[in-house]
Amino acid sequence: MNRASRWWALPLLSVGLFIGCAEGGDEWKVRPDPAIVDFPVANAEVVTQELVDPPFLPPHEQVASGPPRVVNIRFEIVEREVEIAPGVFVWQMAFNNHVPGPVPVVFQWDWVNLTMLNGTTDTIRFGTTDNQLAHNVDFHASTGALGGGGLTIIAPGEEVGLRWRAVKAGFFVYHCAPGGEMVPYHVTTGGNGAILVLPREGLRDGYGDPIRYDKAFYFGEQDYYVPMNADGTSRRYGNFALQMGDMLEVMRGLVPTHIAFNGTYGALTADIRLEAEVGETVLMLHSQANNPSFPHLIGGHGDWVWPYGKFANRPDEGLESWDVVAGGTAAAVYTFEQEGVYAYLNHNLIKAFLYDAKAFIHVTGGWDDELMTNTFTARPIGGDVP
Ligand SMILES: [Cu+2]
Repeated sequence: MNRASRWWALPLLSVGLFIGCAEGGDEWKVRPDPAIVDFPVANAEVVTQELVDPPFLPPHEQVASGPPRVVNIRFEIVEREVEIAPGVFVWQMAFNNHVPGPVPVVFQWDWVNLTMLNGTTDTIRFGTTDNQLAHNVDFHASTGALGGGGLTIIAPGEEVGLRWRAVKAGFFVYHCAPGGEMVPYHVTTGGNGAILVLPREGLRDGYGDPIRYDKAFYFGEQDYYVPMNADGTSRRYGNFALQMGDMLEVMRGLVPTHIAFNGTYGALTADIRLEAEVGETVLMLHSQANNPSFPHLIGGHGDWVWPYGKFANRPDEGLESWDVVAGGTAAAVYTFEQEGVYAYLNHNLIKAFLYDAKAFIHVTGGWDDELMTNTFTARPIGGDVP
């Protein structure tokens, strides 16, 4: 039996202990298990996670089935021009050719082992041109060296490796942060995403009972500061670097010209159809790397909402709207009870409807009259009330 496999039974035992004492008051909290915290990286199993484009997450377990692991992930940074709204073109900084960047999923106390490229190994697949500027990554979930930003700065054509331990459980922003005015420039052109760090024992509700979700959707909210022409189209530039001066001038006004979920207008209302069934529990993950947001699910609720998207905190129950702080996240679960189209949006409704900070979730599976029904349908005023 090798050293790693001898540790295998410990977390399973620990999960039993956690659930047994997880009731009421401060006992909701889970004490860190020294056998997990002190587990040496040299003994950790190494696995590779293939990242996928948001709003989806890679396949993952919701409860850790073994000791902490080293999870290999790969970021390829692409500078690319994208039409984010009709006639509006932005040179984006895109982790893995997508805005927002992909969502790695690990457990608390795992190690994230990143290989990051300034550029791609497969330019044909990505259809990109050569990158112009240096990039790096700051993981809010990590500890030290500017969140890794100090150890990952790379010029176009370079790659770098960074391993860090996921010491906090929650949904955490990551973003490019190459220094000075480059920081907001890279973040507001799309250079951000978020990582999901699950508690090893899985998510728990306010009673301490396990929560298991059927689906998870990631709503990455992006504010843009686009130099516009008088006719409603944007100015165009030859590359990411040439766009910067004019864009910084728009940014100084602090008023976004465009706000989108998943990078482009219509991404989650028309281009991608999000679906769920009545009875399914959906984990709704939201990040905004540069501004606050106020998630709301029209027609539903946050059954359980973790303050600041951090799972070491007892979740709040039955919320109508909740908070995303700038450079932060939200995490909420909802179990759908009625069919219909639900809008998940920023309840700054100007940002939702005059801009595009919204998504639709199409829910099928039946209607419960006990929860809601027309007592009479629209008619001229003056009829009898049944
Ligand atoms: Cu960058």
